[in-house]
Amino acid sequence: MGYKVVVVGATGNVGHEMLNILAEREFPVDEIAALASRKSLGTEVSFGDKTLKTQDLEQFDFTGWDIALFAIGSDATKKYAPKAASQGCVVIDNSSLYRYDPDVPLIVPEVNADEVVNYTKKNIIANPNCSTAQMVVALKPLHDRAKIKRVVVSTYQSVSGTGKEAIDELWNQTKGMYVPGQEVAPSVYPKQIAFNVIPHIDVFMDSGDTKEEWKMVTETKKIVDKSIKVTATCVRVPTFVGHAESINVEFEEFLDWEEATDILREAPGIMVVDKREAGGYVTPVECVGDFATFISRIRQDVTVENGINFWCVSDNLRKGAALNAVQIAEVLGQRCLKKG
Ligand code: 11C
Repeated sequence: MGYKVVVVGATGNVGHEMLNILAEREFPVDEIAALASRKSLGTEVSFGDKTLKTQDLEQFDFTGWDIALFAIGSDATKKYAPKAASQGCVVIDNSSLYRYDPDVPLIVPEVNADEVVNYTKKNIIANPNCSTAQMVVALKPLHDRAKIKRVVVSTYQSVSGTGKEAIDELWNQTKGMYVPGQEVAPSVYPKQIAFNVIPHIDVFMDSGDTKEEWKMVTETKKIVDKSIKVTATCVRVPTFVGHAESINVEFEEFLDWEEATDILREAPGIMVVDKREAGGYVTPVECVGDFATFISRIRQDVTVENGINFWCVSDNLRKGAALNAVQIAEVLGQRCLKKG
């Protein structure tokens, strides 16, 4: 006995990972539907050893389905998530549309699983931005011990965060650099991404911050503690999958780096790899396909009274999106829904 599960946006990078992770984690599925927009209709997708034919999102009736994992843009989510929710199906949404709605819980299960029960107001639960998800998994256990005052984070985000076209742009631009006459001009990004880094993710806001930076600030407050001050600089780098973050944390109380290491080693969802020698840390290519958020380079920041620095790496399509959504579904199933 299990649940009737819908994956909306099944042909995209995140939808594809949702199907993989549901199968890998043996989520109790009685029936599964893979939905896509008209243009990808009939495309086949894998679910474990099964092949599913995608169905038309526009025509789909969510009545009788238990959980819908949404991995489509905010505009389409606005149209279809309320429909699914009103037809009695709980929506777990990966877009940013509902994240800041006070009637919608924003969940990272390692941090605030207890808030899942608050899904009932709208029948919707929001999944955070990828760069926030991995950071809060690391911040929460440290905050519980020494109360965080301020976080300064700089990100190194892979192109898969933007989508398939960006993966193609990095690949083709990189190849094109070696072939005279086949140079690829920037199209997805405003500047060349191959062999370059771009300090700009999402749109610019009046403050001068980008929306991605604003999301890290606002979502951390909603998920962990509204008193935590966060300042972020988000940067796109020429890696395909895996976001990295350099995180500086200032605490109310003194926290020794060795104790911080022990706390992080014990924390759910975290793998500490920190040997203080060449190669004794994790880089984005090593985290791809993994469930963990990897922490390395833990050290004291002696320039402030109570400071710690560390390096945080995670698969942005997994912990940053699909895995977190499936973990939410697991909590929802365990605590709130009856199996069919
Ligand atoms: C990126 N973090 O790497 C973004 C992708 O709000 O869910 C996810 C955007 C979001 O470009």
